[in-house]
Amino acid sequence: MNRQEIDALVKKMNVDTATSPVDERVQQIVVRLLGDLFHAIEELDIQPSEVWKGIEYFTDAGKANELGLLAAGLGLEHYLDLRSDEADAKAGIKGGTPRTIEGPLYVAGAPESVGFARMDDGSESDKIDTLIIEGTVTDSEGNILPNAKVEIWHANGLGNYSFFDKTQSDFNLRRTIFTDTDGKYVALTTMPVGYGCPPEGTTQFLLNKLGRHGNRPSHVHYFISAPNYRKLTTQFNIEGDKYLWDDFAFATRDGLVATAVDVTDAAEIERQGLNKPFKHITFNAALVHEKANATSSEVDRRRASA
Ligand code: MBD
Ligand code: FE
Repeated sequence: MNRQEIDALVKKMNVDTATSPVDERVQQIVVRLLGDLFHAIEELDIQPSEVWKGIEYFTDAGKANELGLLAAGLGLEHYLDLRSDEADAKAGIKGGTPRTIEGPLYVAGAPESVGFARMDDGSESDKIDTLIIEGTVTDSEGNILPNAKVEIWHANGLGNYSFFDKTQSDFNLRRTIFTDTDGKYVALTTMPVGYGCPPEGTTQFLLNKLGRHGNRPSHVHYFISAPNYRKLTTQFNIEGDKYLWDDFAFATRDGLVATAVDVTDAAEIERQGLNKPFKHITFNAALVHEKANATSSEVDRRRASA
């Protein structure tokens, strides 16, 4: 079939058949995507068995709750970031800390505190390095923002995230810290290890077909928000990890690379109330003012909560 015949067929089947009120936006998107799919089937001569393999793939990926992971791995989530950057530029929004993907592993409802939180439950203290993260939240002109909401989440020493990994305690390595009167937050935690897709999972299955790995560098996620400022979704990725610039989810960006500095000075270790050398990361963040003509900085997506 040629393109016009395909487009006419899609319209005949999914537009002309409407007998009750239509969601115009959904109709527009479905007609377009279905048409594009039919065109691809035609041009690539995709066989019926191949179409069913695709449908079965989505069935399996959905059952495994891996579709969010797939969106990250195929670069769809990073592409949306690039579009948001473009939309910001068009709306005259500039400055501030760069955004990068949320990923599929946020959980709402983490314990809240002001200024400081210990994030780990102590179960890995004798196995992995202690990490202290500190930073200041400002506006894009450098004015400090007290009481900004800093939501932080990261993986354990095996690259796994609590809630999704049922061997971890509730909210391990997940906290919400409100900045203090100086705009500062401090997190006492453990060094994250980079995530790898489940080797037998649906995402890795497809990545294998593409000859791709499914690994991320060591990183820490943030949502940072304050009234009248645009919500920032970001992460830092840690210098020295072999996947730093080879992230399967494409989240590493200039301005979001952090250096973990080894602290071995006995007086400093004692000052922190610790009993062994630790690593230290500074991650400051700048929020941009909300703007009337801008697209929303809140992304509406289904998230776990506990
Ligand atoms: C992660 O930890 C992550 O951040 C992303 C984007 C995908 C999978 C696991
Ligand atoms: Fe992550």
